[in-house]
Amino acid sequence: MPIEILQTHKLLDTCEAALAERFTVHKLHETDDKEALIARISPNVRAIAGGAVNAELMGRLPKLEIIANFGVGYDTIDTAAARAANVRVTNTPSVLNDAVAELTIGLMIALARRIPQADQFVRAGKWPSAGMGLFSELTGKTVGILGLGRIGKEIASRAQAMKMRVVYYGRKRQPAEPHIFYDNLVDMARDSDWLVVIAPGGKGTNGIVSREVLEALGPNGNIVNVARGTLIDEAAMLDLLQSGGLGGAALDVFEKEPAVPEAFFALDNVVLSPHQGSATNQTRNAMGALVVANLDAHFAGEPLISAVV
Ligand code: 8YV
Repeated sequence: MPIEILQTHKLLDTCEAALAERFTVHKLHETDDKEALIARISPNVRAIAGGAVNAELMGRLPKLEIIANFGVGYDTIDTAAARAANVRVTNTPSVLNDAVAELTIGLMIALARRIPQADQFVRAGKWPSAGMGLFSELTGKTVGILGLGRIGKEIASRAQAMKMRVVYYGRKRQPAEPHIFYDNLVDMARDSDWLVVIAPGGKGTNGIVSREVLEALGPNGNIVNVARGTLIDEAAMLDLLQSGGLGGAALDVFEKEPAVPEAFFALDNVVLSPHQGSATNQTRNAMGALVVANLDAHFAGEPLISAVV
């Protein structure tokens, strides 16, 4: 009998094909009646591929052994409940570092040079009769990185290639890193021209970029978020962007995505992006392969490749 697994959302075709080769796959996102599907399959499901698994869902799957999360961030999985139920959890670290770091630098340049607006300007036929004005550049500026983890370090080296000075804030100083460490986020924001948010989501970081941090970054400061919307006080950020208390924002993630507060749409000092840090062919394929490899390892009784629980 093939092993039965539950898939929680759409995955890449390559990943779905690999899962279908190995398992009987039940697709939660494709059913109109999730309750009925869960009730029908609950006695047999041994694995979940995807994400967004709360304690209630885990509780309804008595044979669940492993959740293979598609993504490095696993803030939508109740890891305490998983631990208590003896359910393993894996994520997809490292393989997306470059893609997310590339988008970060792209967003920074897009915001600094108003690239989306420039494109609109040319398309609207305004160029022959007007100029767009002068903008700022990254060269020589200080970027404060909130979360110098695997992705943060890739962002740091790319920022250095842009001739920026890199400083960072995190839970602890990393002595092997050459950059200046701040143990106070407000202080770092005050001393930075750019604040890049790339720390994990979840309870520990909820609202960590408070109004006070944003005010410290100030009217000439820019914020970039490629982590989770929950890290920033979004209402305060919007208010400061509107009033000029904060220079600009380039945002790939939002508090209640895919819903984005419409007030952002009217702002010229904002670049918006639909949570696409890892959204390249090569990276999403590698993430999918890692989901499958973790499930293979688990059912072969081998050590998991990237376990978080
Ligand atoms: C998403 C991400 O997981 O890895 C993460 O934590 O935020 C992204 O890669 C991806 O968009 C799948 O939903």
